[in-house]
Amino acid sequence: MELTDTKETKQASVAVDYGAENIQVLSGIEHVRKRPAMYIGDVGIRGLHHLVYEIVDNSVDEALAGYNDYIYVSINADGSITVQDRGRGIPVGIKKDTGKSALELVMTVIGAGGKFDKNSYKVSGGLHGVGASVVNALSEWCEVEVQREGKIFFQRYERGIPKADVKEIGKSKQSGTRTTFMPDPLIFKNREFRFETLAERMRELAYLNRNLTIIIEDKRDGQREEFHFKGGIAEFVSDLDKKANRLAITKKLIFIEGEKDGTMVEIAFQYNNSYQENVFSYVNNINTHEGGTHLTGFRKALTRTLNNYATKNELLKSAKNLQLTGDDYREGLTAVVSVKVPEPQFEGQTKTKLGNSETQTIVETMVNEKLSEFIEQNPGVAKIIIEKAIGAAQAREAARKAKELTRRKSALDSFSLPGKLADCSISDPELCELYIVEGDSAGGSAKQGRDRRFQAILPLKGKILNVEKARLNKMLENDEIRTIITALGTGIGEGDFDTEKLRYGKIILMTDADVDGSHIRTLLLTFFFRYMRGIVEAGKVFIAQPPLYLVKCGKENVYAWDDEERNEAIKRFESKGKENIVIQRYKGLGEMNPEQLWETTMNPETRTLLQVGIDNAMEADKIFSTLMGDEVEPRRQFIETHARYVRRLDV
Ligand code: 0RA
Repeated sequence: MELTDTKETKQASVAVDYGAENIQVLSGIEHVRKRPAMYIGDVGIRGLHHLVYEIVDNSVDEALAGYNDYIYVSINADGSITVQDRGRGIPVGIKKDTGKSALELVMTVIGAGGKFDKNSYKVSGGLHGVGASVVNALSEWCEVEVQREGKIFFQRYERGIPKADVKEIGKSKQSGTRTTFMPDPLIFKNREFRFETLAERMRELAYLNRNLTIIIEDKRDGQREEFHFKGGIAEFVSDLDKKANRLAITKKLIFIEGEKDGTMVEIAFQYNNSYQENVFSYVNNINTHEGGTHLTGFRKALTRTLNNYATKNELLKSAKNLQLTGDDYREGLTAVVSVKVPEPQFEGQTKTKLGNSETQTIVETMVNEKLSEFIEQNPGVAKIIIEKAIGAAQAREAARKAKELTRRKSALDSFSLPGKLADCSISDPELCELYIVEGDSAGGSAKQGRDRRFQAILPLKGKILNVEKARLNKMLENDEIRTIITALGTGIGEGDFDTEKLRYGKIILMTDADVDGSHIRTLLLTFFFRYMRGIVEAGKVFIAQPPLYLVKCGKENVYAWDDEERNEAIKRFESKGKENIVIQRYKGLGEMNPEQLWETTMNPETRTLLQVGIDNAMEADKIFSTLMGDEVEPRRQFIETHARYVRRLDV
């Protein structure tokens, strides 16, 4: 919205005179520097990486226009970033009305972008699609080199302002654009780029644009990755399954592709032996976390086409009188839906939901037609998919019966809370916290140590069921799972689960700092991720951080959360000339008495909580299925690096 404002005033100023243009440029840059978050989301680590995506997006656009097939990204030794492509090169000619080079305008006029090439098919765009000028304004310095018309052109900027006119600095037979920028320390407190973060996005872009080769290099330590996927999103789908150890149940992956009224559609999907749905959707290379019309179109067409085929070919006999629903057809489905829409409308809380109604029609019609064709030609594949859906429907029916039965016995009913739950006395959910605690003994300490006005304790005995390997009906047979559902009050499953009914503002997982504890925590997180994703997305799930050590000297107690803190505590005592320092390593929560547990882990004034969020659903899916799937080796490796993963979820 603010961007539109700027553009309008800019056009007005162009008509006024040459000087006004300069003033406009300066005020645009000033505004970006004053309100960076408005342009790039935030000035934290996320916004920092967003700078790179903005620049890369321009090169992706050039690829989509059909002029580029190569992008090279490097994190340089000095911490700056270089992005190079082999496109046509940013135009450098002088624009009549301003007397300035087009390159300079692209780099300095906020909102100018590549707009002056009206015929280009610009579909890509980052969070806000703000372009090179914003990155330039937020950089301590920035240099652009354009290869074009047999020559090399160059311009340098500092904090968005050109140091000199565009200059010819050499000859070249190739064409392309190279941008190098150093994020401004006055804007970004932390300027450390993470190779992994950038590489993940480059990998994703390479899957989504199958003609592209993207190379990313880290000059700080020599890491390098090269991404090129001939199969595009089809390869994306099979790699997602491979990484998560899901096995395909049909020989063929289904790929649908087409174009209508300027909208390009690409869909790839495959059924696997899991019970989860893993559908990732993209609009103009942006992950639409909240879905939207493109996804709705796909889902509707999938259900309708498969249902029609099943009915026509009398494949539903074993389903008895059960109606197959969309959910049934999405059990064990991994899919990538990618559309390129000329003028996308983004809606939703995080602006990641596509709103264009014409896109739904385009996708739905295309999938109806092409999927029908595919299954007519591949009846074997169709049969497997429909049998899988019948299995899902039967399990859904069993779950419904189980829920009804347990509801009658009041087990899932929040009016009769489980006996193990020590509830709090305040009833306003926003103020209340539920500690889910590993083991009865730690549960006992937590009950005694808590502030019973707003803290509730639910002790769990041993391990909960691995939800990654079971359907909902099986899970509802598990006592621990039922107890959690009841305590939370949200209900579960299609039509029942409701985040609004959550009885607590914070759900805090408190497990031992050992392998078992981390396993239990992961089981719980998997359960929340798969069946109560709403509460994770709402940021209601936290992980308690009990200390690892108690360093004791006389009457003085110092807690330490890692080895470094422990050593510091010891040093401090020693420097005071104290002796008889006792170090206790906590093996479990149960070793802490109620007061200690309160002081270190439960008191809101002194504790640290890790908030669990889903920054990247794709990554989370991979992590959970690797962790909880059948393969033992990846799970073992994972548990060892688990602490890192939690911190990452917290980003
Ligand atoms: C506007 C027009 C033309 C190319 C570009 C922008 C362009 C911008 C970037 C930014 C990074 N790489 C880029 N590559 C191209 C086309 C002008 C023509 O007709 O040659």
